[in-house]
Amino acid sequence: SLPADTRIIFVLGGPGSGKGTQCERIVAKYGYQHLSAGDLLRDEVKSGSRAGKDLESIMKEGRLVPKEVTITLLKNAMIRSGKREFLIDGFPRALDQAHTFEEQIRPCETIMFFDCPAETMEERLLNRGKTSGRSDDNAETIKKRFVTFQEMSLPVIEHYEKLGKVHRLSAVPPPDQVFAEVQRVLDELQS
Ligand code: UP5
Ligand code: MG
Repeated sequence: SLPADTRIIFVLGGPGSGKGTQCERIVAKYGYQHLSAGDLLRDEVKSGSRAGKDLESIMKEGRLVPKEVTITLLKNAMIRSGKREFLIDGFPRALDQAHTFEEQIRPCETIMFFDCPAETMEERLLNRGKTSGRSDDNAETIKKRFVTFQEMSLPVIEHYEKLGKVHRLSAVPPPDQVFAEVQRVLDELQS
């Protein structure tokens, strides 16, 4: 199981808002362990397992995989890492996922929410889709991902806003500028 002083930050934001990009920078400067739920799911698909086939078709439709799957993948990766400070990227994506994760693992300390208009996210994803090889980076799936985000994931942000845990950052400026804001949040947390 996990050390008692484990610290968790949820990194949230719409599809293509820049969660992965910012997490990479945070790891380089602060040394958190970065775990992207989507990356863990895509690894599972690549493994060629039977379960992977089902996951792939759910992701292709822009829907959410069962929370038991993501929570198990995240928990195993957390334990395997041996680390104590985590960036959980792209999870939780629905309220019940947040509740179950926090019951089974532990409450998150902070949420970083990358706020970005849909037009900007769409442009980024279509552009990335030219080279990413991701089966969900196409116009049709992107629309579905946005609907899922609006309906299922925004309530997660609202929930944590009521608890005063959300740092809302604009994801629109260039990555360096976004990261400057990210650093302000993290430096404040550490002090
Ligand atoms: N880019 C980044 N920042 C930029 C900036 N400031 N200015 C200009 N360009 C910027 O960035 C996306 C693109 O934008 C890149 O080309 C980047 O260079 C550029 P990235 O950092 O990759 O954004 P990110 O928010 O990480 O986008 P991602 O596509 O990973 O977000 P999603 O949330 O859609 O994808 P994820 O991998 O988390 O999930 C995929 C699917 O898995 C989901 O749709 C769902 O089906 C499933 N899933 C679950 O079911 N449950 C989970 O818990 C997690 C995933
Ligand atoms: Mg990502």
